[in-house]
Amino acid sequence: MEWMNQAALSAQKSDAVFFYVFGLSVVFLLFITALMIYFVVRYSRKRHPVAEQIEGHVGLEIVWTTVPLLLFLSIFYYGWTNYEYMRQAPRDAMVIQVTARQWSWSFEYPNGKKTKVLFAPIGKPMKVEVRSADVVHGFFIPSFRLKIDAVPSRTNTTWFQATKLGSYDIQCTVICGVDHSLMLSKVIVVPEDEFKAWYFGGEDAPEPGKNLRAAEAHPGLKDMPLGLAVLTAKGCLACHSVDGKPKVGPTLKALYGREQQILVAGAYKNITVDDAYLRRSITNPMDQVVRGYPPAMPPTPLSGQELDEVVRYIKGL
Ligand code: HEC
Ligand SMILES: [Cu+2]
Repeated sequence: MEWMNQAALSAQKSDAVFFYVFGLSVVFLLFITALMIYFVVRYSRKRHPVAEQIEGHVGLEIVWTTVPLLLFLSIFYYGWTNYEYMRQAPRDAMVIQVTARQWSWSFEYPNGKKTKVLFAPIGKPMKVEVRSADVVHGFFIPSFRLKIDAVPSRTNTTWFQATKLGSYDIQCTVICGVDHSLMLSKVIVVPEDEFKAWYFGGEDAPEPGKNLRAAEAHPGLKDMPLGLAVLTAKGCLACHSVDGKPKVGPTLKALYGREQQILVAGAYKNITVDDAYLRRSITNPMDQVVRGYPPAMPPTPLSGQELDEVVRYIKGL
C-alpha cells in the first residue's frame, strides 16, 4: 500500500506484527461490544425481572482462559521473532558507524568515507552501529520502521535492507535540546552500481542519488516520475507545459513522433521527433530551433541519467 511506504524488509516485518495485533483488537472490540449489547437487551429488567443465582461453568472458564492466553502468547511469539530478526544482522552486512550529536547525524563507511546523509544500495543488508557523542538521541527511519536509541558510551546496533529506491527521512526521536526538531537527515537508496561507483571511487567520486536530491529541494517531487521531477527541479516547466498548453516554448505533450519544422544552420527542415532529436534539443538547444519559437532556451547541464529519465518521460506524454 502506497500510503504506508514500506521501503525496507524491516517495515514489512514491523507492519505485519502491527496489523496482527491491531486486527485482533478490532475483532475483540466488535465481539465484546456485540456481546455486551446482547446481554443488556436479553437480561434487561423487562425481560428478566428476577435475578438468578448462577454457578460457575468449568468448560466456559477453561475456554475464556486458554483462548486469550494462546492469543497473547502468539502476539509475544510474533513480536519476539521479529525483534530477534532486527537484532541479528546478516553476516555479509556492510557496517555503518552512525554518530548522533547535537544536532546532526554523521555516517562512516568501512572504507573511511564520511557523509551527512546515509547512502544505501538497494537490496543489500546494512548494519548500523549507533553511538552518541553527547546526550541521548533516537535514530529513526520511519519508512523502514527502524528505530534505535543513540546512548552515550554505548553502541546499539540494528540493520536494514532497503527494498525501494528513493530518499527517506531520518529523524531524532528523543528531545535532545533546542534544535532537536531540526536534527534531520536522509537515507538515499540507490542502485548497487551507483553506490559502488561512489564507494570505490576516489575523493571526488560523485555522490549517488544526485537527481533524487535535486528533487528533494522541491517538496512533493518525491512521488513524481523521475523524469517529471527532473523537469521541475531544473526549471524546464517555466517554459514548457506537459499538458498541451503553450508557454514560451512548445509543450512537451504528444511531442514524441510529431512532424516538426526546425531551423538548422539557417534552413528549415522537416523532421520527426525521435530520441536523438530530443536529446540534441535538450543538450544543444541552439542547434535546431523549432519554427515559430524564439531561440530562447538556455543550455541546462543534465547528467546522463537525468537526460535518460527526461527523454523517457517525454516519450510517455
Ligand atoms: C527560458 C525558457 C526555456 C527553458 C528554461 C527550457 N526551454 Fe526547452 N525550449 C524553449 C524554447 C523557446 C524552445 C523552442 C525553440 C528551440 O527549439 O530552441 C524549446 C525547445 C525545447 C525542446 C524541443 C521541443 C520541440 O517541439 O521540438 C525540448 C525537448 C526542450 N525544449 C526541452 C527542455 C528541457 C528538458 C528543459 C530543462 C532542462 C528546457 N527545455 C528548458 C524554452 C525553454
Ligand atoms: Cu537528537
